[in-house]
Parts: sequence; structure tokens; C-alpha cells
Amino acid sequence: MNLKVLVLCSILIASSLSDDGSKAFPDNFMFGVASSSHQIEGAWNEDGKGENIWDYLTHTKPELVEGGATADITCDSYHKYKEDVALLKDLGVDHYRFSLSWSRILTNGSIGSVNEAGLNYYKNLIKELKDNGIEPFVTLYHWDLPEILQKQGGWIDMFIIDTFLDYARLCFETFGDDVKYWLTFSEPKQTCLSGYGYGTMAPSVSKTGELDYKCTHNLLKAHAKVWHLYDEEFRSTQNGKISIALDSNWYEPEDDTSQNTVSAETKRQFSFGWYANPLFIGDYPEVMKTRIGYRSMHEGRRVSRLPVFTDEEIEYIKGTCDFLGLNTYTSSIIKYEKEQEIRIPWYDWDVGVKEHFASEWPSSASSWLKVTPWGIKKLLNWIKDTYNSPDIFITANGVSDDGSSLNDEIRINYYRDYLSNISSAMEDGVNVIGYTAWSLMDSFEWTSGYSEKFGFYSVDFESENRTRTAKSSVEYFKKVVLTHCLVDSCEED
Ligand code: GBE
Repeated sequence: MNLKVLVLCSILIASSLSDDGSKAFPDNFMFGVASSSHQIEGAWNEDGKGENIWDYLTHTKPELVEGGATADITCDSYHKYKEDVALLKDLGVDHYRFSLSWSRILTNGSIGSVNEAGLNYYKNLIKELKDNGIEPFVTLYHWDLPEILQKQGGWIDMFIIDTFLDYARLCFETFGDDVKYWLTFSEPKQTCLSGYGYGTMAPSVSKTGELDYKCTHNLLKAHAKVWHLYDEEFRSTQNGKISIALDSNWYEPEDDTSQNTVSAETKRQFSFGWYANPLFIGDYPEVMKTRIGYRSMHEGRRVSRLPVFTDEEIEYIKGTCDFLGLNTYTSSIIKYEKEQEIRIPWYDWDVGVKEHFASEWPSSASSWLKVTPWGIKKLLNWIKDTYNSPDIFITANGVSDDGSSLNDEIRINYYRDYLSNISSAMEDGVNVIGYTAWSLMDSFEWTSGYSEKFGFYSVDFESENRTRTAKSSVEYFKKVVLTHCLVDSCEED
């Protein structure tokens, strides 16, 4: 296909999206970009910041991280936040989603160790954002647990619930007058499944089928406690909203046979329902209770590996989201698998399905991320139907490049096609209230080091200055934010 035909096709596709052909997103729809503390701040031991589990992992087990990379300096946003805000201003975004570093605010994680320098850093960042008309959208926890709390058991020990509550209270007291959007956790499934199950992420504890469930149990209780705290003591004066950001692929059945349809739904329940069911409906999904209970019994256990909530806990956790935060990047194909022999516990055997990517799906620089824009429309509709039409704030969505060119067509196409499908889901009646692109700039990508680049801005990690340079997608996203419609259709009107 030559270029002209391609351009024409995308104009035709784009202009069929909205009824009047001009506006794809309502005026009050919020556009923003995201980052997280550990991935961009650096200054890992400056001004009283304590060590977190990712500092510890990169310093003690460099073989687990591509290129032995650390986030000791990364984008150096601790010193360059004013420059970051200038980039945000230039993008024209309504909000900036960033996270607070727990061990920068509380050196040893507990409320007795308040670090004024850490509080000041975030006060200054929030002031700079507000002075520039950008809404701060704050995540309390994006994976960087203070190492000292991990030494005491971390998310698998119940003490963490009240320790997190103390930290949250301090954050509401200190920043709450200026923050209208809060998230307790970003992608709790990654914290629990990768951190304490597979052990592929910090704190790299591998006890799948047990500690991943236990971690989730504590984390859901911690979330609910923080929501109730905000609701009872801060909401009336601070008037904000608070929720959690859940992550999921879209899981597409391989075909419409009933076996594969059921398997895909099982996978959705184990992936998204694990968190969304307790939060929006009450208790873990039936299929999780049944399957984990069955396999536990056949392992000779008297109780299920899936912890049990009391009736009071079910009621306490249910309804603790003022909106649904959604992080999603890709899809996968699910098919039926016959019941695995019962030996040792493993989350994937509890789910009991086969998962793969279709070979024709376009790749990115991340092996886990294929470009499947149609998947987000299906996921949004499934959430609407399954959880009674909640308001959905998309809190992360984006694609990686390999850094070989600033002309990041892959990103422009990704955002255009995903936003088209979001707009189309909204026409189906899905209540999407905002969109957050991941990410403002290239940053430390956890165990992938600096090899996968998700930014609108590239960062020169070799230069002392950590020079930021706009990629081509900046101009594209600016237009979307400004016009609230997909560029092709606006230009043709
Ligand atoms: C988000 O997670 C993170 O919240 C954000 O911090 C990160 O920068 C962004 O993704 C981009 O990566 O062996 O290759 O399959 C897969 C998205 C690890 C969900 C990657 C962990 C996707 C969960 C390892 N996944 N991520 S493997």
C-alpha cells in the first residue's frame, strides 16, 4: 500500500468515529501523562531518602536487571522537576500522574521517621504543577516499598496495613488540599504476583500460589482502610476522589467454542476480577474460590490457599473506589487446557488455561506488548457489563520503542488507534472519564533496565544533564489534547 492510500484510509477510519466527525472526546474529558517515583527521580540516597526494595534489588542482584542497570540517577527528576513540568506544560495536558516515594517521605517507612526534605520535594512539585494549571494525580504506591519494611515481611505480613495507613494519612494531611485525584496502588497484581509469586520483580520472593494470594489479601485490606480514612476524615474538606489502578490485558478466546469462551472468562476473573470483584461486587470471584479450593484440597490441605474474607471484611472492602483506574497495554489469546496434575502450587495452574500472542500482531520493543487496539474496546465493554458501568479513568496506556529514532511512528499509530477504540467504546455507553498516556519520558523500566522506551520525550542517560528531547509523538499528542479529537478527522473537517 502506498502512503497516500494509507493516509486516506486512516482519515476515513478516523472520521467515521464520531457522529459530527469533529469531536471524539467530551470537553470535560481529562488528558494526561504518567510516570512513577522510582522510575524517574534518582537521588536514591539523597536528603534522607531511605533504601527501597528496588534500590536493594538492583544493588544486590544486578544479574536480575538488564545490563545491571540501577535507578540511582535515572532521569534525575529529583533535581529536574521544574524542567519536567515545563514539558508537561508544553504538552498541554490536564493532569500529571506521578507517584510518591514512601522511603523519601518516611526514611524507614514508619511514621516516626518523617523526612522534611522528602515532603518538600513533593510540595514543590505540586506547587509547580498548580502554578502551571496542571492537576496533580497522585499514586501512593508504585512498587517501591521501603526495604526495611520488606525485611519485616512486606506485603505478606499484616503489620503493613497500618504502616501504609499511617503513610497515607501523612500524605493526605500534607498534600490533600492540592490533590483531587488519589490512587492507593498502581497495578497491585504486579506487586503480588511478580513480587511474591513468580519472584521476577522486587522483592523477588518466589512462592507462587500462596504468597501472591496472601499479599493481595493484605493489600486489598490496606486499600480499603485508606479509602475509609479519606472518606471519613478528609473528603469533606479536601473534596477529592480516591481509587486504585488495576492492570489487565484483554483476554480473547481463541475461537467461540464454549470451552475457550469459558477459559477466557476464567483468565479475566483471575487477572482482573481477583481485585475488581472484592472492590466492586464483594469477595473474590467464584471461579477463583472454586478452583483454588479444589486444587488445595487435592494437595492434601485442610484450607484453601486463597485466604477467606469475613462477611464484615467483604462489606468493608466493597465500594471503596470512587472510579475505576485502568492500566492496559495489550491483549492475549486464551484457550482451554486440560486440568494439570496436582503437585506443587502454582498460580498459572490455578488459572488452568493456555495463553499466547497471535503471530500476526504487531510488536513493540517489549516482548509482553503487542499492538492490539481493538482489545481495549472489548476490555472496556467487558468492564462496563461486569461491574455495573463504573466511571473508568484510564491511568496508563502506551507503547515502547527501542530508541533507535526520534521519529516514533509506532507511538503515534498506537495512540491514534487505541484512542479511536476508546472513543468507540464510549459510543457503546462505556463511561470513560479520562486518559493517561504512559509515559512522559523514557525511564527505568524495572528488570528491563533502560532497554524499553515508553516516553514522549527521550532522555540521554549518558549525559550528566539527562537531556530530554521531544519525539515526533509529542506534536501528535499535543494536538489530541488541544482539540479533543483524533488529528486526522479534525484536519479534514
Ligand atoms: C506498567 O506495567 C508499569 O506500571 C510501569 O511502571 C511500566 O513502566 C510500564 O508498565 C511499562 O512497562 O517476562 O517480559 O513477560 C513482563 C504494565 C513484565 C504491566 C510487563 C509486568 C508489563 C507488568 C515480564 N510485565 N507490566 S516478561
